[in-house]
This record gives sequence, structure tokens and C-alpha cells, in this order.
Amino acid sequence: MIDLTKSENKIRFLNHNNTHKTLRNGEKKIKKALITGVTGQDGAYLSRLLLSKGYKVYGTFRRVSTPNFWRLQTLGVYDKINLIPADLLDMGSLLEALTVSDPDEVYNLAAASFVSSAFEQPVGNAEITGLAVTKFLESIRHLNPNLKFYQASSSEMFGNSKVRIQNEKTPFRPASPYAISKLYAHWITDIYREAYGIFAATGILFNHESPLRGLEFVSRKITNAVAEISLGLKKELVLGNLHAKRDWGYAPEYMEAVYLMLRQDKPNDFVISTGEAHSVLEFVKLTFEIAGLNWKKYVKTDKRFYRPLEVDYLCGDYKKAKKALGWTPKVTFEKLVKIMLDEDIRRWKMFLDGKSFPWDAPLYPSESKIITRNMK
Ligand code: NDP
Ligand code: GDR
Repeated sequence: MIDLTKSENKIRFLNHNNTHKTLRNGEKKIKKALITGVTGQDGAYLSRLLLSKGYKVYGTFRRVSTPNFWRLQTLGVYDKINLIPADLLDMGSLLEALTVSDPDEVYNLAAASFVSSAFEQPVGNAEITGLAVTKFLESIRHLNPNLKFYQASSSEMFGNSKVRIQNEKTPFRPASPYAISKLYAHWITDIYREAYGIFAATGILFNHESPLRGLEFVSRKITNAVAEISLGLKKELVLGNLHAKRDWGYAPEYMEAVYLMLRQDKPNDFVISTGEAHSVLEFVKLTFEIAGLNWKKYVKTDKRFYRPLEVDYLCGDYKKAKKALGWTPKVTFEKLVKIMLDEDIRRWKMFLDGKSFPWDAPLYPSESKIITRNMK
């Protein structure tokens, strides 16, 4: 049982080295990072970043009947990552992942991250997105309490906040099973930091997007559909609440902020955002405009894409991260939309040319095939 006083905790945090350790014989010890959720958007970008910094990267993956390493392949990092089978629902596999990798840093990015799905599977979501984090922290506490831990927290925890621009001090008001699970994970991480002196940091990241975003999220749903429409492959785009506003940033930049959080002397909580909110409709209009198309001809709305409880507005204040991490977002909303649309058009042109590539879209089931009880 580890029982540290506050001042002992402080010493422990200061002893966490920030660069590759130099051994007594002058050689550098290569740092090791374990990433859960390495097959997801952020896992792929974080892997690339850590590899570029000289880390040995381990990533957990779930056995699925169809391999889902397309993001790692797209970034050219698949062959450089050490893969460990693990499921957040299985504590033994978490222990195994920690033992096999013996990491200096753990980035817990795995979660059931699609908010709509969490309404369909609220218990599973609580177990994966919430409770599993305690299992992870307990494993760390027993196996190696000196490693650094990062927990992927979310702006969704602010939910239907009454505060217009949310920062680390804004009260949380979760409005979905996903958000409440993330809030549990967020607070348990803070509790392990305080109680046991574990270097456990959280990043409260606002929406961040990229060409590696899953097709179910609205940003990529829009850019992928507009790419298809512009090439004559699709005729319409059906969406839900066009008036919801989000603070959308560029995923690779957000992973730089995450990396910087574990370089601090002390673990902390940081909001990462752009400070600008745009509506889904603005996203739609801009994407069609860049493609030279009139959005009104193609866009429809359908209640099936509304959630049982909507979050209408989120916008983050990243001042604390700017001051402590020296981090600021550089990719504008306009640039983000263009990056995503250009890449989706490029991929569909490759598809039409009959070229093979590691990419999800042609295999993704049409949304009309997916049936849920929450459909109105
Ligand atoms: P993705 O949905 O792209 O990736 C989620 C990852 O979690 C996948 O690798 C998935 O594996 C894995 N996973 C899901 N369930 C389990 C499980 N039971 N056991 C092990 N692994 C599992 O999410 P992002 O990359 O976009 O997000 C990364 C993290 O950041 C998530 O925790 C998300 O909630 C959080 N976040 C994301 C934001 C964003 O805007 N992107 C904003 C704020 C927070 P598989 O491929 O097998 O499904
Ligand atoms: P979000 O992302 O719920 O913010 O969670 P998503 O892109 O799914 O929704 C953003 C907003 O767009 C509205 N919307 C639609 N959403 C989807 N997916 N499909 C539609 O057709 C549609 N039409 C309108 C939604 O109602 C919502 O208001 C993401 C995830 O990455 C989480 O894991 C992460 O924690 C948060 O961002 C921050």
C-alpha cells in the first residue's frame, strides 16, 4: 500500500524524468510508451509523434474478425508498433499489457467514443469508458506507480453547461451516458493522483478531427459524403441537428498537447481547444463551398440522427495549456475542413482508379442498414 504525504508526492513528481534517461555508462535508455486505443484516430497520430521522438511504442488492440489497422498503415507506422492484445473489459489483459511493455508512460485513449452509441449501450459504455480506468489505475498502483499516466477526458463532460466558454474550473454537466462515464474516469484519475501520488494527467480535449476520423462522426461524415457527391458517387447527405455548435480542432496538433502534458513537473488537467465554436451547418456549407457545390441541393435532415439528449454548444478556453505547455492551435476551421475534404476526394479518386489502399470507407455499412430503438 502506498501512502505518500503531499510533500512526498511532490518529490515523486519531480523525480519523473522528462527526457530519455542517461544510464551510468552514458548510453541513453529508450523510453517506452503504452497506448490503449492505438487503432483509433488519436492512437495513430500519437504513435507517430512518439516514434518521431524516439520512443518504443506499444499499442493495445482487440481481436476483431476484420483487421482495423488502416490508420496506422496510412501513417506508415504500423510496422513500427509493438502490438499487445488487450480489452479494457478484461483486467487480466491490462495487467498483461503493462507487464509485457513495462512502460514509462501510459496513454489511455481507448473508449467507446461515439456519443450516439453510448445511448444504445449505456452499461457497456460505463464499463469501458468509465470503470475500466479504475482497473487500469489499480493495476498501475500495484505494478509500477512511478510511471506517468494520461487519461483522455472530454469536453462532453461539460454537456449542457451554463458557461459559454469552458475551462478547467467550469462545473461539469454531463448529458449522455458517454459523458458521465468520462466524468467518472476523469475524477478517478484525479483521485489516484491525489491519493497515491501517481503522475496521472488528464486532457479535456474538445472535438478534434482529421482524415483519420471515424465515418460515424459528423465532420468526416460530411467531408466523405461531399467527396462522393462531387465525384457523382452519391446523391444526398442526411444529417441530424444542424444547429449544434462544436469547437473543432485538428487531431495531430491535439496529440502534441497530450505529449506536452506528460513533460510537466507535476500532473495536471488541461483543456485543449481552439476557442471558436461553429455549427454543423457552417461545417456543411463550407465543405460544399470548397467543393464548388450548392449544399441546399443535397442536404436533408432526419430525426434518426438526433440524440435522446442533445448538447447544443461547446467551446473551450485553452489559456491554461497555452501558459503551461506553450501550446496553441494553428490549423483554422477553414483549413481543417479543406484538409479533410481534399483527402477524402483523393481517396475516392484512388478507389475509382482501382487502386488498393488501407482505408475504411468502401467497407463501412450504409447508415440506412443500422437500426436502433432511439430512432424517432
Ligand atoms: P476512436 O473511436 O477513433 O478510437 C477509440 C479506440 O478505443 C479504438 O482503438 C478502439 O478499438 C478502442 N477501444 C474501444 N473499446 C475498447 C475496449 N473495450 N478495449 C480496448 N480498446 C477499446 O477515438 P479517438 O481516437 O477519436 O479518441 C481517443 C480518446 O479520446 C477516446 O477515449 C475518446 O473518448 C477521447 N476523446 C476524443 C475526442 C475527439 O474529438 N476525437 C475528444 C475528447 C476525447 P477498436 O479499433 O478495436 O474499436
Ligand atoms: P460528438 O461528435 O458527439 O461531439 O463527440 P459527433 O461528430 O458525433 O457530433 C457532433 C455534433 O454534430 C451533431 N450531428 C451529428 N452527429 C453525427 N455523428 N451524425 C450526424 O448525422 C449528425 N448531425 C448532427 C451531433 O448531434 C453533435 O451535436 C465527439 C467524440 O469524438 C467524443 O468521443 C468526444 O469526447 C467529443 O467529440 C468531444
